[in-house]
Amino acid sequence: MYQLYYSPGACSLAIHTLLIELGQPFELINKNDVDFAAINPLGAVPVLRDGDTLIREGAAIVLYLVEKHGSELLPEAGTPERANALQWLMFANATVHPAYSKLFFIMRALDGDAAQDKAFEAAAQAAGKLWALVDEQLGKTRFVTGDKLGIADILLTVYANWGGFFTVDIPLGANVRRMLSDVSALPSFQKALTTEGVDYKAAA
Ligand SMILES: N[C@@H](CCC(=O)N[C@@H](CS)C(=O)NCC(=O)O)C(=O)O
Repeated sequence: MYQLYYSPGACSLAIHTLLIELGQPFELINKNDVDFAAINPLGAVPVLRDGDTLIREGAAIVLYLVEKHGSELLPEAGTPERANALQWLMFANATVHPAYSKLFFIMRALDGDAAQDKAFEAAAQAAGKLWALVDEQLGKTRFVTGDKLGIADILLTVYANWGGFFTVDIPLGANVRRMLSDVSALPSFQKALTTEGVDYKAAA
């Protein structure tokens, strides 16, 4: 059985949802309940254990699980559709997620500092530009890679909810909110939210 190390509402929520979508049994382990430094010296979730194999990095975990079990959340390997879906997966994981990581850094490192508001404003604007791109795509298709739900939609839906942590607004367009509403209503996403004890507010 898989073991998923997670933190409530963190990016590990996307892997949690994926495991449910794949119908795979797994044990969920809160990183605060174990000596997590021994599992990931960087302290970051998600980490997936599959027997003797330990996998860090969300995108690597997604690819590992989908390659192993197969899923319509990623189109067939070697096709233009797969290339497009990989591009959106990496855009979410390696571009949108780090934009939010900057906001979390500003929240913690500049707490009480006069520069915090200015830094928040700049980082929120940068994140807003990324969401504008997503909104433009979602003006053409129901989900970012087409009319079917893909893995990138799930990642983006998790990240969008982090906006509630900050004192600055990160604008999300109407098309984005429609997608967030669809994805957050999925039974798998709802189950993962309930298990982690997380409220979903980004689609409102
Ligand atoms: N590149 C990593 C980033 C992971 C990451 O930043 N995880 C956050 C939660 S969303 C975390 O655990 N942060 C806690 C920390 O770094 O102490 C990935 O995609 O897995």
